[in-house]
Amino acid sequence: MKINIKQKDQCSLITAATHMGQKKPGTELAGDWLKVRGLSEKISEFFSDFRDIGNVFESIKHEKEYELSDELSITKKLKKLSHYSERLSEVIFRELSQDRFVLTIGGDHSIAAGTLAASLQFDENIKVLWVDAHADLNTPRTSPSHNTHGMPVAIAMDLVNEVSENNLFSFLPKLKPQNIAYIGLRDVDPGERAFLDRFNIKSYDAQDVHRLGIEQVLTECKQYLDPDSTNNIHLSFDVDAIDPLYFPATGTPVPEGLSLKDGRRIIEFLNSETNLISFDLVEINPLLGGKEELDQTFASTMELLSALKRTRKYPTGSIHLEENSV
Ligand SMILES: [Mn+2]
Repeated sequence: MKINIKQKDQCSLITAATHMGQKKPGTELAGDWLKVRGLSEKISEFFSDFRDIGNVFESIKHEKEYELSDELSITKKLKKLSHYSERLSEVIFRELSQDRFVLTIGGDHSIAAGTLAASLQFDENIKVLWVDAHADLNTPRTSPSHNTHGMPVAIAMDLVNEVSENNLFSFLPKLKPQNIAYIGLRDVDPGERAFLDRFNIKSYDAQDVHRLGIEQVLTECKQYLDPDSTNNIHLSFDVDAIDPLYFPATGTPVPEGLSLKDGRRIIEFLNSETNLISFDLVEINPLLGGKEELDQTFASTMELLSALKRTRKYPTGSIHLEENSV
């Protein structure tokens, strides 16, 4: 078992400044918007070594090349995302390779093609917990909207034909269906449901969380993904998993979501009970909503991230990290 002590206490913050996965502008501003309100100061309290890597923007060259419009063909959208994801994954991989915990703020959820690529390059058997109202398992064939933020899991599983036909995402190692579990689903398209069933993917709907309680769901996810506490964990957290009451400033809200407390507990659990190495927080859109909605969204974001506070203990319980012992 390889546990690196350093990564428990060194954090790199990356902001993925794009909204290319869906049509509503704003998610590209989330990182800077949160930073103006004190995000970095808050996170840096939780780690002895904190580094703000800054924004990964879309390149102007590709902006022009794939001029944004509703008419952009799906292949062009995927090409654009492939270019962006490769650059994002390089930045994240560099940090992971230095045994640093990486927090990536989106961006819409299409950025997960890049964050997953980095995590899978780092550890091809990394386990992924996907917290979301949506399964993000659509392909161009099954997607009603052709928005790529609904496709990152399908892309990572190599289910999107356009990807192989056009030699896209070649840097992205394949995610095995048994290495992912979902929490919070409640708006799943028929094609996605078919994939969930076909690959027998572990998933807990929001209803399951309401019925079983978050503690039970997390215990079962841990048992499924990381029974021996030996795996690296990637958490991809879409704020629309949480009820819109707490996260009104997001692009595709769905009612009857998880409570904020449930969301915070998911992060706290992974942070303390597993070797969480990479965490995406996505789909915050500061252009959606008035002052009240934005204040609520900011407060909820800080509440979620406060779960990164140093409560980490080692999976075996046999190693203890003393203050400044690294
Ligand atoms: Mn999502």
